[in-house]
Amino acid sequence: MPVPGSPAAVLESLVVPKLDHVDLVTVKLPFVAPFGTSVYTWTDKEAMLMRLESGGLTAWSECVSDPDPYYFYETNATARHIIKDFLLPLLEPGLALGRLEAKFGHVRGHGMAKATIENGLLILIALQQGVPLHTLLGRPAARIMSGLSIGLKETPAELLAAVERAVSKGYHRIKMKVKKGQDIDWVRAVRERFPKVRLMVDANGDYTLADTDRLRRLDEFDLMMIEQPLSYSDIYEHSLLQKELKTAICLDESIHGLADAATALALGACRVINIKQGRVGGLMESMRMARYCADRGVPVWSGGMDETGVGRAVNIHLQTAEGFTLPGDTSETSNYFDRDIAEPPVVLDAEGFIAVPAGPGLGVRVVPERVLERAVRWERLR
Ligand code: OSB
Ligand code: MG
Repeated sequence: MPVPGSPAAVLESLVVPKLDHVDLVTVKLPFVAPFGTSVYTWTDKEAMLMRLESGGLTAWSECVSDPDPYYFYETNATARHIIKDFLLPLLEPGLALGRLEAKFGHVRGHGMAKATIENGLLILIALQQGVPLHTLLGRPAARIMSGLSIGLKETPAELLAAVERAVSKGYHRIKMKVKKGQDIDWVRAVRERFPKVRLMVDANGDYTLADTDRLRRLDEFDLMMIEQPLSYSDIYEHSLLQKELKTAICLDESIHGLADAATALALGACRVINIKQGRVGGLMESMRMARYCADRGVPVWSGGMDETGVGRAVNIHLQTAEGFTLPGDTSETSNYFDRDIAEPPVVLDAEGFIAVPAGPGLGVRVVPERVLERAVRWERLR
């Protein structure tokens, strides 16, 4: 819903450009190493990209879903279905993005599908205006904080080596994945070796309230937060758990938009929110959430979905917004890929910061030959 005076208000009044072509291009990029979580281990990124062509300009956006529903209910196949059969038909040139969002609201859920189109349109409009995406978002150029998400490892030695590498690169905070049984001792090992590092854990919903005593043992390690300890669909039980823990809870999977964030904060279910722009339906809802949290003194950070350079750039531009006071899951491209489809790659500067790309739109160039090389599906929708 358009909210006057909100940080998304200016974006809501922008209009859908005339589109000459719309394509969905799925690319498969091998990871440099498997990425393990309590729910699944991924060995590659199968990313569905949207290509919008308008008056000689080309904008790319990325659907952050995976081919599987192990992190989130949406998949590349459901997103393709929703985009093609329900969302894309709602686009009319000249329609205000606020109105488009309201129309998208008739489709329940499927925020990742919605975000793919909305972000693509915003990137296209930024290109047409010749400005970087962050300028369209009303934010000045900046450099953003970096953060690394370290997957589950086979041995504590491997984990310590990964943390060591991250610390020496200058990452501003380190997140380690945990699961029931691979938690207390592993966190202790990291803490003993790196007493000062800004550290947090992410359980991807592996625990239940019956594990409260176990989770309380994490309090001694001075963690910044525990991300999504309980079920992906729960908010209420997190409010019970938060009362039992000193460590802040951060919600990821449970938060699908501003309304969920408001519920979670009202219940005291968390003290920090992970905003994944795709999971909450796009950049406009992300901006509203960041403002809502900032107004209440609740820190937010940008999650990631091990995106290609396209989605990674979107997350970077978003983090120039007010409220992103904590380092997010924004790491160097080389953490996931040897060769990405976009140039230049994301790198940390000497102080561990990431520069926001300066050119029009995303400010990164999608390399056609790399896309062709990695494409497993290419479909023209318009
Ligand atoms: O829970 O934050 C998560 C990756 C895929 C799915 C879920 C999550 C993650 C990450 C890594 O933790 C985020 C990234 O580095 O982009
Ligand atoms: Mg998470």
